[in-house]
Amino acid sequence: MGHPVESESGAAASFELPPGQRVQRGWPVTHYGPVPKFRPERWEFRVFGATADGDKHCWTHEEFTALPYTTVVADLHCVTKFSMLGAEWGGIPARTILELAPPAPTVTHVMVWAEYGFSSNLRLSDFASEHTIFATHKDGELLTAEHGFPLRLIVPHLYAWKGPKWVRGVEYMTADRRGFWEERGYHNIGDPWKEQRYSYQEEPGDGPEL
Ligand SMILES: Nc1nc2c(c(=O)[nH]1)N[C@H]1C(S)=C(S)[C@@H](COP(=O)(O)O)O[C@H]1N2
Ligand SMILES: [Mo]
Repeated sequence: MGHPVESESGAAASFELPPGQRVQRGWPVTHYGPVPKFRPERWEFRVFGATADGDKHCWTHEEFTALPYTTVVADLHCVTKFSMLGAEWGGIPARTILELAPPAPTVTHVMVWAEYGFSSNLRLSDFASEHTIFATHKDGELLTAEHGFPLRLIVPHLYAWKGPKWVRGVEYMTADRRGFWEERGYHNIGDPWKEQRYSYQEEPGDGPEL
């Protein structure tokens, strides 16, 4: 009931809207702050923090976009109540990153970092979902600048703020820590099916003290 449906195409889309959501025509742009300019020569994707080997792992834009490409069909749910259903996201699965730069066994959470210090925290299990994808494309076309070019994270089963646009790296953490919106009133977990919108709805164990 209302949970992601699996199909052979790697679909994480549902045929129902989470509670309180509505479908909006088109694809609105929602974010805090300016749209960063992409400078390929300065761009790198970094995995750091509690890696298994203790090292930092870096990819240039060329290296990162050469990683195996897959697609996931998924819905996008903004906490401000608009949803976009059934988009096909193309890019590099989060699992690929976990394989190439494995976390230490003590890692429980990740912080996903984007341009200008934007961040969002995820449980390792949410990041490791087979549907979590670093997207370079939507419906076969490169992302536009305002939608996150060159790279954004899509976590289909959580509210969209859990997927930073203009993502630049991942920090492996051995304890939970709040990201940008999670420090500013949004729920630490953000499951749209449970309508976990705001931090005041959190129950003990849902997140670190505010
Ligand atoms: N870097 C960054 N990524 C972000 C945000 C942001 O403020 N900064 N906002 C999030 C929110 S709240 C939503 S709803 C989606 C919106 O994605 P869209 O503009 O492509 O629709 O981006 C998410 N990613
Ligand atoms: Mo949002």
